Order: sequence, then C-alpha cells, then structure tokens
Amino acid sequence: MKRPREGRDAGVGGVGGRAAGRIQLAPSMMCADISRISETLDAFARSGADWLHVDVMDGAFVPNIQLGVDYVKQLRGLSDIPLDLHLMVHEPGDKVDWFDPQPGEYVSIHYEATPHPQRVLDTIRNKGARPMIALNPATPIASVGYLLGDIDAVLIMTVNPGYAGQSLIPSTLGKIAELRAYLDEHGKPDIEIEVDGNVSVANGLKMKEAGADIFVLGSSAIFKDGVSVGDALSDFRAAMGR
Ligand code: S6P
Ligand code: MG
Repeated sequence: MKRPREGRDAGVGGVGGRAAGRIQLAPSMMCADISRISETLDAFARSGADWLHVDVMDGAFVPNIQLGVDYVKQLRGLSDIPLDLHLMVHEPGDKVDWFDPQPGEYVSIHYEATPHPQRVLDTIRNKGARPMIALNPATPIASVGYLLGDIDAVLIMTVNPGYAGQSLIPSTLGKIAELRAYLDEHGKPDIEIEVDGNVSVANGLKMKEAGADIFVLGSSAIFKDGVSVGDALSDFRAAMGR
C-alpha cells in the first residue's frame, strides 16, 4: 500500500485530521519484533496505521539507548507510512540533521532538552517536516506559550520517557484536557495533541475524551504475545469509536 509522504491532508494528520475528527494511530517501533519487521510493517499498512513512531534515546536525556540514524534510514525504505520521530536526546539541535527529516514527517523534540527549542523547531519546519514539542510529565503546559507559531503538535508524555511498559501517571490525563483548552483559547485549534505512554484501550478512551488526536501504541495496546499487531491496531481504533 503506497501513501504520499507529504501533504497528508486526506483526512489524516494536520488540520485534516483534527477537522475530520479522526484519531491517528502511531505504533511504537521500539516495541516491534525486529525479526518480523516486514510482516509487521505490512500489517500496519493494511490496518491503516497513520505514523510509525520512532523512539530515539541517547542514554543521557533518558536512561536508555534506542533506535538510531541507520534504523531510521532503513525504515523509510521499508514502509511508505510516514515517520513520527520522537527525539529523546540532549541538545536535539545538534542532531536533527543526522536523521534527515523528510517533508510531512513529524519530528518531536523535548522542551527540557535544549535552551533553544524555538530554533530547533524552526530548523525542522524549514526542512518541510512537522515540528512537535514534547513535554515530560512534570513540565507545565504554559511552556508552549511562546512556541505556538512554531509547532504543528504537542506530545504529552503520559509516563516518564525512557521505557515501554510503564504505568500511566494519572495527572497527565488532566494535563491533556488543560492543554486542549489552552490551545483553543489561544486561537490554535489546529495544533494536534499526541499522547505517549501506557496507551491502553482503557486509558486511550480517557485520553480521547480529554482531547488527544494521535495515540502512540506500544506494549499496552498492540504488542502482546499471541496477538496480531494488525488486528490489535484495528481493534484499538474500533474501541475508540473513530
Ligand atoms: C517511552 C517512549 C514510548 C514507548 C511507548 C511504549 O519513552 O517514548 O514511545 O515506546 O510508550 O508504549 P507502552 O504501551 O509500552 O507504554
Ligand atoms: Mg515515544
């Protein structure tokens, strides 16, 4: 199944996604079985995954090391589903170029990881990619206030970044709702909200109710022993009701 890498406006992503009221699903590639990667990517294409969420971890900003430059490059060659790069790295401004962001891809950087988030987001925008600012659970939503003109989305971490398989931090549910209201009040209804961490069906329903648009699906939703990832993704969408 071929899809355009840019201009994902046919009801998916950006204004089209929010306006269409359709949730977007982003399977977390960090959780995928590398020995079955082709089969898994085909299942995502068939079941309508919107993005491939790629967790990049540097062992410094977060206490883990995950997916790197060569992985990202090879993944683009294996699937036409656009990437959603989640850079959990210190000083992302030094590293964004390494990943060669492509038009239409999401690239998120952490607010906590650089003193110059606006500059890095601007760099991502100038490459034709979609800038997203990521907030750790303890980072206030007002941090995005002076970045509203520089972002297409905000990533709300619902666990502390670093590992799959963690439990939801309950206060983050209210944070999603607070952020949605903040964006709307500041004239930015088109800025999307992505949620990442322990996105199970039960938690996903609460996140959707709070205003989430893009759901990162990991071990809580689709990567489970004996379960087809494609069926699990379709089941998740059906359970969300759209
Ligand atoms: C965590 C990372 C996430 C995980 C995902 C795993 O630092 O950013 O994207 O891969 O949250 O999902 P789950 O359901 O195991 O929490
Ligand atoms: Mg992530």
